[in-house]
Amino acid sequence: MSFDPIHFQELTNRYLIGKLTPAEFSELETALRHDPEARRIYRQACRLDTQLRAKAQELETLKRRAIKRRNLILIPTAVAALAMIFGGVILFGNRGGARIAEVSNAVWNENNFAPGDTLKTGTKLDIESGSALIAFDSGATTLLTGPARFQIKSGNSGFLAFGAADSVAATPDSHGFAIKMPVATAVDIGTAFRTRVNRKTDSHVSVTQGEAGVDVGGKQHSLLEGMALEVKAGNPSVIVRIEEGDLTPAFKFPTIAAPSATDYADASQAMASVTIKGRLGLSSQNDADPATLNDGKGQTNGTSPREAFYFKGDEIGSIIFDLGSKVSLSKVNTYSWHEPGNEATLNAAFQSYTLWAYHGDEMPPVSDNPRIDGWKYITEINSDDYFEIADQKDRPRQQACSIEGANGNIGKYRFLFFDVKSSHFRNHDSIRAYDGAHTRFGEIDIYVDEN
Ligand SMILES: [Ca+2]
Repeated sequence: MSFDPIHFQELTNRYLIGKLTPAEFSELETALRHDPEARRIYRQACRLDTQLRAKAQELETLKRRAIKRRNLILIPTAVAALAMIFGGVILFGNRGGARIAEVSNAVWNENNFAPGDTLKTGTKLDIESGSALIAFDSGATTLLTGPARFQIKSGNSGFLAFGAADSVAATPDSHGFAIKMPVATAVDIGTAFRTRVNRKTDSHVSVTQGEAGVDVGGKQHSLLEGMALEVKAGNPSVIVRIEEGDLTPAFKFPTIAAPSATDYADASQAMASVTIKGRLGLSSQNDADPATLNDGKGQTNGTSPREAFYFKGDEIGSIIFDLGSKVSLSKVNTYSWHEPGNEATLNAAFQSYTLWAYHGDEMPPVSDNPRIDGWKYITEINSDDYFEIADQKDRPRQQACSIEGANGNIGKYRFLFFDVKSSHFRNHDSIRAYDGAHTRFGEIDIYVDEN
């Protein structure tokens, strides 16, 4: 049967006012599944529906006033006229939920959802693969990409328990649209943004358009277009930003400061020392000197091994900062830069490490079990995961990672232990280790609260 757009528009209009028979509903559903033009018409109708809701509400108010005045004649006529102007799409329905607008190759773990399905507040969606576009009553939309678990919280908010969701909140009603996550909430300020939650419940927000606010335990953080942050689950939880630099010796980043010569751990301050602990046969590359990590600057170019610190070959290694005494840590910034000379070093700006800390004056052993040895877990950094890098050639070649306490400082510690992982791409086992393929750290800055 060929697709009849006029007939489909009628079906959609009747669906939106809740007047479809089961047979018609099935017809609508089939068209949505199989016909892109049907989906376009449906989306347009939903948008109009949202725009009209505001108008309809005004009219409802007028109607109530009219009832008070016992003048019931004019208002229904006005509603009908408006309905005709806008193609008959009016919804005086439940405002507390959403609908499935579209699905694409969706495989559901529990309940199956199809286009047109109503999602009341509280409805849980568990999508294994493929995607589903959710249209909130407010006009906001969220594209859920599997695997993901999501719950409708209201007509203008949802909870992302796991996975990725891309939201657009562009209608007046959707101002303040919120995606809650386990350790943060992203709130629209007229925007399009992406939210991600991983297995550890780390909660990531990146803004693709406009501006969004991120609420972390009552503290607000503002993100403009192109900016991102990740709230790491933990005790205390920390906020991580990883940004791409301008590929110059100035190390300019969107929000993260350039390498500093005045941070607490800088050699110029004479408060801290940095050492390398060997383990698992570790040896540092001959040219590399850990003193480059707190000399107040990054590299002067992207191919200068003597100005960077990196571990040899495929080994993992440990960088230890001794801050001299227990201090209140406010921020830790790590910088890397490397212009790849060949495939083996594609590319060594990747940052992957676990940060541990210790408060006492006797440093615990550095072994494979930091937690058992008494080290306190702070967070785990993986810049490929942060940037969602699928191909190592897309890695930013100059990176800064900034770790701050989500609510106040990170804690009071004397020792910091960076448990650095191999920078080799996890999905490219065929690329073997070469000397110099490891992350080229240019500087590590450690900031403390002075009071
Ligand atoms: Ca420094």
